[in-house]
Amino acid sequence: MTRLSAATLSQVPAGVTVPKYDRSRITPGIVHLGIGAFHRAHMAVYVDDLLARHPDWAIVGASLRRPDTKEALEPQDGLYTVAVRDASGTHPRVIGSILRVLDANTQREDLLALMASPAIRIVSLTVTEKGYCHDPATGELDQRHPDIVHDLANPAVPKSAPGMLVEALARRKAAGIAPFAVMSCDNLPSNGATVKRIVTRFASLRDAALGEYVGKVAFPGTMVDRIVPSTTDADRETVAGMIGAEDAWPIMTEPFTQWVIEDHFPDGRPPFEQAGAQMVEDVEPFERMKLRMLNGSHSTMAYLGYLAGYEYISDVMGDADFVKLIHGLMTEEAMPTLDMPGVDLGAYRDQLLDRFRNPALKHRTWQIAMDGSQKLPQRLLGTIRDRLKANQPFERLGLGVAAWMRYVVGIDEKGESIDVRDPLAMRMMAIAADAGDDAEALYVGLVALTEVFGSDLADNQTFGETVATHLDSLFEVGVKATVAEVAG
Ligand code: CS2
Repeated sequence: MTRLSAATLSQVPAGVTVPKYDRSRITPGIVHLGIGAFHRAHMAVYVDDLLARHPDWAIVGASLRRPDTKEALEPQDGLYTVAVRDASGTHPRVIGSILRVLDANTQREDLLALMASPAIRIVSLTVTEKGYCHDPATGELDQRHPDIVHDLANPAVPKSAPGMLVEALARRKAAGIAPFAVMSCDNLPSNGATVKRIVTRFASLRDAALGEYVGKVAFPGTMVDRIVPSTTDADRETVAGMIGAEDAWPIMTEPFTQWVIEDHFPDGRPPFEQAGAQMVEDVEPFERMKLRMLNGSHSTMAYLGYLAGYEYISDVMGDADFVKLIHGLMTEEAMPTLDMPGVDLGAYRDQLLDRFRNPALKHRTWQIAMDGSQKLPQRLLGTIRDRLKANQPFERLGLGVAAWMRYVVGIDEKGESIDVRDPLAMRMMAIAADAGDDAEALYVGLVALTEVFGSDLADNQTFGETVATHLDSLFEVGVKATVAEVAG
């Protein structure tokens, strides 16, 4: 079978949407760090919609860790398929907005030179929570992070995202070129302000004047939303059958997509609103809503669902007790902490439940369970803090936290080992080993991870009682019985 590429694009069957612009005419205006599946299902699609009329905003992607996306997309001239799936079927579309992909490890200088060039006016990022080398509980740069230590000692050959951004900005400063806007598209709370704080701190550790300069750079915040399960070999086969060519790395996703962007781009931007993005003055309420409602539910379903033997989120949604639990988590515990004038939160919740039910979207609980130590603070713990402040119960959120604690022990209810992926996995396994089968000791050990819980929650008695009680129940009566009990 032929491979998808510029040369074979014209052979794609008529029913498949392909780029409606001349790809030889488009030029890069955006560098995107972290060219994973999410970016290719989200921002790259919005940009693809705009390139016919705004050809100088194409994307050059960069992979900071593994060169797999580069290796897959290079023979395809950057082309790949986004397959939208729901009960009505699979709808493929070929995306052309990514001109090329650079591997930061082997092409670092090319990447920095491009980032420092005047054509690039936006550097966007999806490097996941852990890619910012920060302390998730406080949102501050983790100065002891090995990559940060490395980058401060070797600023011209950075490895980390903050190091790359600051080196490129330093070169622009030296050359008298206006800075690019830095746009984080990761699920961090107040991602614009948070990333600005981290990056500015890193810059000022390099030198004070650079810190001041970076402090004036625009870091527009965003709320990004589209569910993107990992692609499987079966997906590759399905897509090849539909587009009549082999695509080494198609993306499978849902019909829903949302992008809310803080309109702060002093050096210009593509008209993202023409592709359906919402440009707003303050994105924070949207981010909080999405993190607490969607991601908070996701993480809770991921830990409990995995432990209950459910492989996919849609399987979890087939269990009435789980649905009740998640409905209650959103309605009773998360929604009262949100202030969203003009947004119907009940309708938002119902739409989320429908999205979670999508039977065609094979979204693994294990995938969402990854990196919990980096995700919990903004997904569950912030909501819990607000509930504590208001003297309100948070049983379901507390169960979500307990389920994470149960999960990171690394052994499921059948005694099988769990592949726990998390930057703190080694430390958490040691804590679990020390605790043995003592749930209280496990709670005490894990809550002492202040980069996750802060010292306020570690010392909070109500928090401790709620979470430890649920944790005990998870061990004593098991996940399904505990979920049924807490769901009410
Ligand atoms: C998920 C998110 O893997 C995860 O942690 O909760 O990737 C989620 O699918 C997206 O944020 C949806 O926009």
